[in-house]
Amino acid sequence: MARPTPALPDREEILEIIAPFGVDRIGFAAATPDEHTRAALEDRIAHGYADTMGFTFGNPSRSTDPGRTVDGAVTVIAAARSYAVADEPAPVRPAARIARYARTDHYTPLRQGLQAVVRRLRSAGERAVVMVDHNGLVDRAMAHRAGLGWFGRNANLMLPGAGSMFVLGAVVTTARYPHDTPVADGCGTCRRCIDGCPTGAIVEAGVVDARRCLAWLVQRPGDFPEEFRAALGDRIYGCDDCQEVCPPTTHLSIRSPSPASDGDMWVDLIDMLNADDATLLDRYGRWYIADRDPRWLRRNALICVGNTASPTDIEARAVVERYRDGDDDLLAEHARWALAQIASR
Ligand code: B12
Ligand code: SF4
Ligand code: SF4
Repeated sequence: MARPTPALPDREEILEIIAPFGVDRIGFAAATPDEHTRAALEDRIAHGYADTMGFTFGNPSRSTDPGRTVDGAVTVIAAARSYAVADEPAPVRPAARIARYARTDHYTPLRQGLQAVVRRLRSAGERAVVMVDHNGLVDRAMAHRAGLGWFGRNANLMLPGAGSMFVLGAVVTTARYPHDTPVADGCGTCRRCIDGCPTGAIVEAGVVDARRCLAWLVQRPGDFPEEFRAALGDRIYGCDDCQEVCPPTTHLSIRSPSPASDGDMWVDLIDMLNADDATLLDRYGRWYIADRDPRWLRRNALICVGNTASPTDIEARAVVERYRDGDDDLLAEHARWALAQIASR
């Protein structure tokens, strides 16, 4: 005798499925095309704010239409996983900081949790696909629609009572659920993130010019623009400044960090500059590294040494001098800049 198809899981059952993966917030949105976000993507491209980024900008009509991922999609189930962790004390040797979202892998557990939801939906006869940090869907826009939070002026999705330190993902499905309503703006008259961005990258509320944003410049292949090298400070990957000045995020999130999301905050810069390609890809390969080329990590590391090493640090100067005299012209130029910075202190 054929077994009856299980009924659709309700919100509580989905939360039970996904909670072991560190996710305690979900919301439901209509899987209809998001014309507003498509227009926003096209507008960013037209203004040059998207720089050379592909990602969701590569095909705006696709990344704003969940129906392009799942035929007959009706619902997007959006989910958020906290990555809020407190800072660790800085080491003595020259070191660079990793932004909180990248200290450990938060995307895999989120993906696994959503995959468990997908299996359950499929058992109920529905089509369903996981989308996490995927070029085919603008995660924040879907999470906003699904009532998970409001758009902060720093462009991040702000979860009521918890701030913005969450990674986002979704399941696109043919299953039908009542849709949640978007959360009202909670920024009020605050504009600390706009004033606190070290490079002035938040050009208007909710709009980031990637050409100035350190989080993009560390990922972007090629020359690191000289005007932003000093502002990079000791960041090797990612930038948290516009979240660290944000009252809802710092008061609610970083001060009561999630114990599950602990990871390594510091990179030893001398080790990084001495490591071979295989070691660097083994350690940091889950980051976005253009063309999987560790050269961009070394470029960032040279700038960080320039910004942090003491002029009396012979070991740091020696490793930078090796790059200055090496056969990679781009790295040699960044090394010259770093040595000049060190000497100027
Ligand atoms: C490209 C990208 C980047 C780019 C560009 C960022 C950007 N602001 O667009 C760069 C490399 C700079 C970047 C940086 C970061 N990113 Co990023 N990034 C993405 C990616 C791949 C696509 C984003 C996208 O499509 N943007 C398009 C534009 C149009 O979207 P938007 O800026 O949100 O625009 C909306 C608002 O402007 C809003 N809006 C409209 N009118 C108004 C009016 C007002 C007043 C306001 C406030 C808003 C508003 O509507 C627009 C359309 O929806 C997503 C993953 C994904 N697949 O979605 C991750 C993603 C957005 N990034 C994420 C993270 C964690 C970061 C960083 C915090 C990482 C770090 N520490 O370095 C920084 C934050 C920088 C910042 N302030 O935004 C998370 C965000 C989580 C969250 N809670 O919001 C995502 C969702 C990844 C994930 N799956 O978790 N990122
Ligand atoms: S991530 Fe850093 S550089 Fe980019 S907008 Fe935020 S504060 Fe500015
Ligand atoms: S710093 Fe202020 S304006 Fe910016 S996102 Fe946070 S609450 Fe909103």
